[in-house]
Amino acid sequence: MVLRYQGFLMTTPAPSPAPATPNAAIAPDRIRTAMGWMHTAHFLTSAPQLEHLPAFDLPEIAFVGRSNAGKSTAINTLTQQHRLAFASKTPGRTQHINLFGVGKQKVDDAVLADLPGYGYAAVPREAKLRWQRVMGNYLMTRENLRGVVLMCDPRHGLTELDEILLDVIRPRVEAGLKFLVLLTKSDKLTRAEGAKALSIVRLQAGGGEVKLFSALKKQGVDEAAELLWRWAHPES
Ligand SMILES: Nc1nc2c(ncn2[C@@H]2O[C@H](COP(=O)(O)OP(=O)(O)OP(=O)(O)O)[C@@H](O)[C@H]2O)c(=O)[nH]1
Ligand SMILES: [Mg+2]
Repeated sequence: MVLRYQGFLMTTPAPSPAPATPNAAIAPDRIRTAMGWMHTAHFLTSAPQLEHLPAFDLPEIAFVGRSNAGKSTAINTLTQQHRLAFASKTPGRTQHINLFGVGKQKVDDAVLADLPGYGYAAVPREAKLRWQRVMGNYLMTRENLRGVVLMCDPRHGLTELDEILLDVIRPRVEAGLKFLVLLTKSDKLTRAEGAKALSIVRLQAGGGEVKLFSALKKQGVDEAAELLWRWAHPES
């Protein structure tokens, strides 16, 4: 069951940023391996809809979430590249499904997918419906989909469209699809706000992984990279 917590941080005063904390739990060599792997990311292809995406026989990890949540920025941060995915202040910037190959020694062993954001009010109705079709089709039928990273700005909370997305992927998560919620732009939260957002969304995610993430302060980057590496290499 998905509970609402929309706006739970809306009334808090202007925050002082939560500092990035080093992650003591993950061995440094695992982080090095994951970050080195991520850094190999390179553009593969871009398509306006699922039918135009090539089928790959590699585990694919999709970044989804509201427009402006920080999906493209997170991909750039995780891959330590400035302009791999196109990030912008203007919501609705990513309009295609963009695929990036990842793998050492020039052999791809996984794919990252940057998906168009949803929920931007100024988008015409027809474009919103198109998004729903593209996302729904992708999330339900993409055969090589191994994991989904839901990017959520905790200042806005999970929106109705996030909840629809959670409903859409729930059967696949129950069947083994990996799932991570990244609470983005955590540099805009105080430590207390960050802790509160984490505990609420952990409840909502039903025990699934939830992490604070800041591209600006590099918070949560090592942990997220290491988790995605494990998703793509379950045998290791
Ligand atoms: N302060 C702060 N700003 C961020 C962070 N991540 C992203 N942003 C900003 O948020 C805005 C949107 O980032 P994008 O990465 O383009 O967001 P998106 O989810 O890809 O957006 P769409 O492509 O429209 O779906 C940009 O102005 C980014 O600089 C972060 O960790 N901290
Ligand atoms: Mg984007």
